[in-house]
Amino acid sequence: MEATLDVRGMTCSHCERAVEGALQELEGVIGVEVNLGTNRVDVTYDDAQVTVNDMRKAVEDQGYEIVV
Ligand code: 9UX
Repeated sequence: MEATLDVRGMTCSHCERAVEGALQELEGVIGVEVNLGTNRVDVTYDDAQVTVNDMRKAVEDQGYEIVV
């Protein structure tokens, strides 16, 4: 599965790494691609193991917001 998240509040490359790291730690997340310019985070994942809601929680725990 593939999801595109619209993440707000990422303005530097440290944010990018924080979000990327939080998502990659989730069981079932296969790949994460963060694009700072567009606020888009493309996630490849196994929907048997992880949900978009899990991703939202992980990102929000880092202090960023996801707009659906
Ligand atoms: Mo960069 Mo992100 O100084 O919250 S880590 S803006």
